[in-house]
Amino acid sequence: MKPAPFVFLCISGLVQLAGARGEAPAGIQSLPDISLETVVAGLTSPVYVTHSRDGSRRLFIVEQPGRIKVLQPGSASPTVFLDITGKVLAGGERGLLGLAFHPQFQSNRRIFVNYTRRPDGATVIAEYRASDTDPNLAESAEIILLSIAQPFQNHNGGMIEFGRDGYLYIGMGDGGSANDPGNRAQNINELLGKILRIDIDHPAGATGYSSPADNPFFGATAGRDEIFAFGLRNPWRFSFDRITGELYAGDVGQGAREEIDIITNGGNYGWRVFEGTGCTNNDPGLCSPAAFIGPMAQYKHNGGRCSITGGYVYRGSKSSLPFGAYVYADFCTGEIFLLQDGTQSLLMDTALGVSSFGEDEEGEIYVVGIGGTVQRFINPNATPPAAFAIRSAFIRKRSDGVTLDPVTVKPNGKKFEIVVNESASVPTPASQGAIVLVNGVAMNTGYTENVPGTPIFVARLRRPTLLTPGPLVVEVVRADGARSNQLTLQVFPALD
Ligand SMILES: [Ca+2]
Repeated sequence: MKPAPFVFLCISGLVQLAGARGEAPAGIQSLPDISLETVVAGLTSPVYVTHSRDGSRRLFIVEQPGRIKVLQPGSASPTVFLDITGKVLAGGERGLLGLAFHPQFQSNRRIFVNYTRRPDGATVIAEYRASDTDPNLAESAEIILLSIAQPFQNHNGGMIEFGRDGYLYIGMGDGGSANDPGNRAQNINELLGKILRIDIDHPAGATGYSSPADNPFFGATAGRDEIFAFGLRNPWRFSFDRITGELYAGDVGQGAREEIDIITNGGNYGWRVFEGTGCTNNDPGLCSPAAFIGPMAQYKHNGGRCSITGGYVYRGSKSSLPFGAYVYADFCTGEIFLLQDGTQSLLMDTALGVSSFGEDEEGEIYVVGIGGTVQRFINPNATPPAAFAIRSAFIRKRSDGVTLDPVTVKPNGKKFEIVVNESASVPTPASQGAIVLVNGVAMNTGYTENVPGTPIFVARLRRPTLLTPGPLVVEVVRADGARSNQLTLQVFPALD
């Protein structure tokens, strides 16, 4: 979402993409079967598509002038769900930019939007509700949660989405112009140039939200309570990996580099000191890479590339894209890329201005073209991976390997690990890098092992896992997306 001059670089250790656009980079497997299928055309400047998490399988499309349209499954004719064009200042990087459905939308009908306000161009985060009587219409009543003044027209961020923690994450650009003239992204007393995180289920007094106590500058700590991470230039689109919960942000660069960041609590991603791994010379005395979190991937402004549109990690079951690949685009060239195991490759070169990606309820990924289209990735020749079987699981103490039997509540669950036995007599190669899920949450997968001749998976437990009594549903997902059956372990109250 930024017109400007541009390239493609890769940080050391990554395979360099081909210099010429449209060529499959050397050494990268080409994926000729993957194509785009049009779902809807004729939209007015669409900038986002998402779903409502309620099992209805509807798609919701955001049009920049201020409309949200709803598309029924199988239909190609969306209808208007919400129209706030009268409130929205649209054009360039402004407009209705973001939409998120409450995790419990099915029961509470709450939806959230991010738009640029008339007449002053401030960013507004506001709540609406779907109608009680017509699920395909939103009520007109608005509750404004947050408004943030914007000093310039560009770099408004725009993304909002709920994390697995139930909090609302908000992407804020640095306020605009060029080179962050107000040095706002590094200023922890400003909300610009940040990823914010707020709790919209627990309002604080007249404020329609509170800030989670584990935000880095919460409470007496200097800095705005709403900040989750900082040093961003314009995190136009971000997403959460459905399995790992990791937050991937595409941070739009200035004149040299586009970057993909894994956003963590309290992280400083370097802008305006760094643009990707390049020192900007805005503040040359601060150009120490160790002081900032670098991008997990970046590319230079070669061949007309100029503005990253952050995308999604594919976790669907149809193999329309490689399982676990992160898909993203350059807005200026229309190229769509994959990032897999640290390597970037060109998936396809399109004529689209890719304003966004989006997901449906099943995790299939869509491409939004600013010219008026929503398309989905398809791969008719793909063979979805077959399910496989796990037969038992147990929890043991990491220090001495003693099995926890029965499994009881443990305040420090990190001292324990889970062992899952595969039914096959030997592990398959696809089991390498498998992820153990407990109640749908990926455990510490860096510790997942697969010992030849001993078909087991071992994963460190994350801390909340053993905090309360109740069932633990255990499942393994292989690197190719194959899912196992589910086993259930029971956590019993602590014995004393
Ligand atoms: Ca504070």
